Amino acid sequence: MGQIFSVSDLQARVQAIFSRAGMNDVQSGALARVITAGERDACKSHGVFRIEGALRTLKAGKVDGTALPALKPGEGSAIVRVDAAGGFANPAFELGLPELVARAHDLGLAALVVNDCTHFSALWPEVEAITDQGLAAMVMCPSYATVAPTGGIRPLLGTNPFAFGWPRPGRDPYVFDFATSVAARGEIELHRRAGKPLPDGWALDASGQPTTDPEAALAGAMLPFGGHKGSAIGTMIELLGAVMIGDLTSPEVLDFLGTTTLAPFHGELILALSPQKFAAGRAGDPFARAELLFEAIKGQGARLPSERRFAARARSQEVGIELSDAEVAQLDRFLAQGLDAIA
Ligand code: NDP
Ligand code: PYC
Repeated sequence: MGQIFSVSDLQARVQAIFSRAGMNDVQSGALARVITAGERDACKSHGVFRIEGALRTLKAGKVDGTALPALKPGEGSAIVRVDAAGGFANPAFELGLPELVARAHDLGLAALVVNDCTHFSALWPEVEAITDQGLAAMVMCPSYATVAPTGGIRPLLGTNPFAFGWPRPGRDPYVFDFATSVAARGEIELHRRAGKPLPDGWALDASGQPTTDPEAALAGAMLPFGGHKGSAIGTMIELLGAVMIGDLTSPEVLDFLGTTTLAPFHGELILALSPQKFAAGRAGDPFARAELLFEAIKGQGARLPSERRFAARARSQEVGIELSDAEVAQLDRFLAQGLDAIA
């Protein structure tokens, strides 16, 4: 059966849950926006499913629900830095975005570094906030050690998401966003809850043997996507999105938290690039040339990444977002009981 919510009603309900748990408006608002966007775009692994983990992290005292992120001084540099002050990454991103965009338009490229944040969300909302401003974007962050490097059997790298976006004037942007593990950890948890086996090639058990059992996978190690290639990209994200920005790597995050049941605490790197500035003085309009590439991809019958998501978004905006009875009951419980609802 389930229940249908408008996007704005669901967002208000999610924000009320976080407010009831003691979070300020800056934190609860940003979290409600990103979680509702996940449900709206049919990205279940980063939708309402994530509320429980955020509340658990709050209850464990590992994130500050009243934090006020602060923009660090550094006038004129290509690096914009926001101290998340121990709060969630999303409000810190929202704070740094206007300065990032202004500097990327001015300098051709700029980076937003978010330090000391708890991060659990999909990256595409941040990518789209940048492509909406006519800029290309790359976003990455570590996670906690849950992925074995290719050739190894023990968790070391994170599921380390990487996202890219290219603006398409007058159309939805080109965006991809994925874990550098075969699948996001959230997908393994969703398989566990549904009692479904994992596809082959996703994970190893604690003794290093391939497994399709979600429980054994959660206790063992996930695998990088694309073998040694995903393993190297995951490592790059540890270097750029953790070491280079002076924040925790995935193994350090796991040491700090001691568990993967709480949302990870680390930093995030966001790059914004101006196609016009990079193409200046060269033949051809970069946006028009990009369209030729997209048309050629689609001309072969392939779809562009995010097309499924944009179609889901259009559907949700028209007919609303359907949540299952179990999901609605959980939201009601969180709203009624606040942090007491968390074991
Ligand atoms: P998926 O493998 O589900 O999808 C990744 C991307 O590939 C999407 O952009 C998707 O577009 C696109 N895609 C899928 N199938 C096709 C296809 N046939 N043709 C073209 N494009 C396609 O992603 P993951 O499970 O790896 O990651 C899911 C989410 O988890 C991401 O948003 C990621 O940011 C998040 N995550 C967050 C982490 C964190 O620490 N914060 C850690 C790990 C993951 P579409 O959406 O339209 O299907
Ligand atoms: O799904 O892998 C994941 C994940 C880790 C942290 C947030 N999402």
